[in-house]
Amino acid sequence: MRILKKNSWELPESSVTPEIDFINRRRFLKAVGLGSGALVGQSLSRAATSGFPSTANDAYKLEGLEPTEYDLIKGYNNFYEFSYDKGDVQDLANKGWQTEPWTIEIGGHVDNPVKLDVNELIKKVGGIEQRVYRFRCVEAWSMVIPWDGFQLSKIIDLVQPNAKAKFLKFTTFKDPKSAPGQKGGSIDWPYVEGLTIEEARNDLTLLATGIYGKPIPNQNGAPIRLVVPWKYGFKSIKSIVKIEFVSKRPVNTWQALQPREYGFYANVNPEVDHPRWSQASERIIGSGFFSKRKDTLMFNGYEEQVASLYEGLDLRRNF
Ligand SMILES: Nc1nc2c(c(=O)[nH]1)N[C@H]1C(S)=C(S)[C@@H](COP(=O)(O)O)O[C@H]1N2
Ligand SMILES: [Mo]
Repeated sequence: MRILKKNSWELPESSVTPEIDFINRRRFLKAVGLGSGALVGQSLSRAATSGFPSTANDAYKLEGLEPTEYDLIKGYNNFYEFSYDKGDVQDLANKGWQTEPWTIEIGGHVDNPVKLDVNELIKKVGGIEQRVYRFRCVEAWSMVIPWDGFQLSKIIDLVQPNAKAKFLKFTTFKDPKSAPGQKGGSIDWPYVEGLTIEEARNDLTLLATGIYGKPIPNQNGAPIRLVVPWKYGFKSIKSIVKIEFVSKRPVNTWQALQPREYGFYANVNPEVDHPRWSQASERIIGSGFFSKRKDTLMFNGYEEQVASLYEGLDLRRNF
């Protein structure tokens, strides 16, 4: 049996042995409360309750795709601020970490910078809606998630970037007292991410404040996180405290960690493999012990909406 290394981001899900898969399954049964009962009755985070109940935006349904079970979405998480172990995140992120109230600061090369509470921000942008998106992690697993939130473009309208603003840089909170993963490890905290301003303006790019019509659980990135459905999951940065409009391309956390393996763009692409595993197919989370796989789609199925953003770009070099 292979030993699961502590730096589990280095292990593709697709290469783990059935033994390890079994351990993972036990972990998430425990995490969703079926194994130990420890978390039964745990209350939802109260973060960013503004805007609920939300209404579905029918332009963003996925015909024929069943959303992943709620318990799996909130029990199988990558959130390295808390743990490298997907099944432990839910527990650790609900042990006193406060996600309400939460201030977010939006500035940089803009005419109207703001610094305000997330609930106030939700009101300013006109509330939230529900959209169902595919979600594909670089580790070659996937889910289908009903998010609640609002288009990032509404923030752009609000703060009015000037001509110097070419990229957006996003920053997660830093609080090692509440987030034990931030006490060490290889990551230079806080976690940061970036988008081009054109990517940020795309209709698909969402700031999520909920899942399944309820405020987003701590472990999924409360109270506000990015969702960029045509990119690998690590671009969808959680628990944002700052958005800066900048002129230079930010170096995102995973790129800083392993520049040969993770780039700035991180567009889902079945034709460009990770140096250590194939990206041609993905494991469907929730499809049983011997999980089903399916072929990965170009831009995660959003080619029509986003391919024009990358015209003329060599996607093999700009991975
Ligand atoms: N701040 C922060 N954001 C993050 C991460 C993280 O470790 N820290 N992990 C990323 C990765 S690798 C994935 S796959 C998704 C997982 O989101 P989920 O737990 O809601 O499924 O969050 C992304 N955003
Ligand atoms: Mo990921």
